[in-house]
Amino acid sequence: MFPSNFLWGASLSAHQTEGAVNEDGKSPSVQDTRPRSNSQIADFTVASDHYHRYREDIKLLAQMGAKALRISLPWTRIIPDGVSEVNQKAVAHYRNVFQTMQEYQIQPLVTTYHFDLPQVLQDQGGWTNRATVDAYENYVRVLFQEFGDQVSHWLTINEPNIMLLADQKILGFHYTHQERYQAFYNLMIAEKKAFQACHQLVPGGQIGPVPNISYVYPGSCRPQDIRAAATFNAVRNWGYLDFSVRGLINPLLQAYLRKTGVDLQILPEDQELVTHNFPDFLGINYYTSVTVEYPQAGQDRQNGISDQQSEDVYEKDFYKGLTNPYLEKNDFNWTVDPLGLQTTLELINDRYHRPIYITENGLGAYDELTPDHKIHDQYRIDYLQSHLESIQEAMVNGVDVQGYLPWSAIDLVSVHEGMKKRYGLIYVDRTEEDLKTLNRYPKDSYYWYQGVIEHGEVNG
Ligand code: BGP
Repeated sequence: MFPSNFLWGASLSAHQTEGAVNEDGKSPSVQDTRPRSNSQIADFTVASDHYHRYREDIKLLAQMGAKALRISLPWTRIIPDGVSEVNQKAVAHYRNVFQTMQEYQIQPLVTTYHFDLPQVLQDQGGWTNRATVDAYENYVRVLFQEFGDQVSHWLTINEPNIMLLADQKILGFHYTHQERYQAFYNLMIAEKKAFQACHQLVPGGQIGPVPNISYVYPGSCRPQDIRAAATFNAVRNWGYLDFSVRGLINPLLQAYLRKTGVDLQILPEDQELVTHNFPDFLGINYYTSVTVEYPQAGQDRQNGISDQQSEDVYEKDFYKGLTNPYLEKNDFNWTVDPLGLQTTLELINDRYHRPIYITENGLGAYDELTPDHKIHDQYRIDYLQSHLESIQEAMVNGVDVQGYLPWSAIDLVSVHEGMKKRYGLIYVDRTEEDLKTLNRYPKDSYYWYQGVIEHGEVNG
């Protein structure tokens, strides 16, 4: 049994669901402008039309029994020029969204920023430019002031680790190595400023980071492979959480930065900020596990376009992803590893001793809408069920998991694969090219999850 106050919910992001990209004063974000590697991938102009249909979506989620919904706020709608003027139309819209959630007794968990930096800021260097940190601080202060009476639980920056490592896939451009780690540092400073501002401005407010964490396995017991995994764990996982929770740059990450010639620009006043502002909880996104080995001579491959999930990770002289022969893969080549979630949670608990919300977890799949508007997604139920069992085991072993908000509440435009890769508990009737009716249809997984929430048990 899960505790009766367990926060059952689901997750979304703004740019993947809202559409309405030219309405109510929104300016373009890097998601609106990024070149699509595959013209078959839907753009975000309409997405799932959630901007117009949020009431219907919230109602459906309430009928499922959801007690929480994670959404993100789009910086480009709230402060279209990135830095100054607050758009009152947008403020009014999101106040209505939160009011609707309140009517249905759904608690919002709000991500301040989910991959959608204002293009005007990107044009000035984006996260490599320290001025973006100041712009972000100004933006989150606006959020806390405008919505702090409606939203108590905040998440800072969605998956900064994956955003930087999978830059080409997510943002449409490559950082140089030096730029990537200056952006890392600036993002981490921005996050600390959000912790500070939330605690100053939101009465009783709680805030946490939201990285994508999955423990990296070594491909063998060969010492070089163990070291490759240790390095990639620092680069992909611990570097981010150590900064947030321990207020330091992880030593293995530091060694890696030294070896690769990175020279970080750090301001003298940062130390005070970094060591005095900490999260109240951790938001953790988990989909898959990663296995790496030390790249042997002759195994070199270009640092290609990688989504950083499963086996396509590679960095010359450090680590190389490989197929884990013990795990199955989904339709999109991501390994499925529920036990990996338990291990990851227990290691996070061991390192950081913080309450945890699972803020993303889910299965991207090709779903089929039957003529009578059903979606028989038993594969998604199997995925969610096995991961929930794993969470339950971790809780038995002392991990303080407070809630589960799988990805995604409704179908949305996948970052890497467009509309064909669906994650939702609720089907949205559109395809990559054809907007169709945009009607909503609950999937079998919706009804299964409804039962889980009702009984507080995975095996109902
Ligand atoms: C996470 C992102 C989400 C979501 C998910 C699935 O990295 O936070 O925005 O997209 O991954 O990824 P994809 O859509 O590429 O399958």
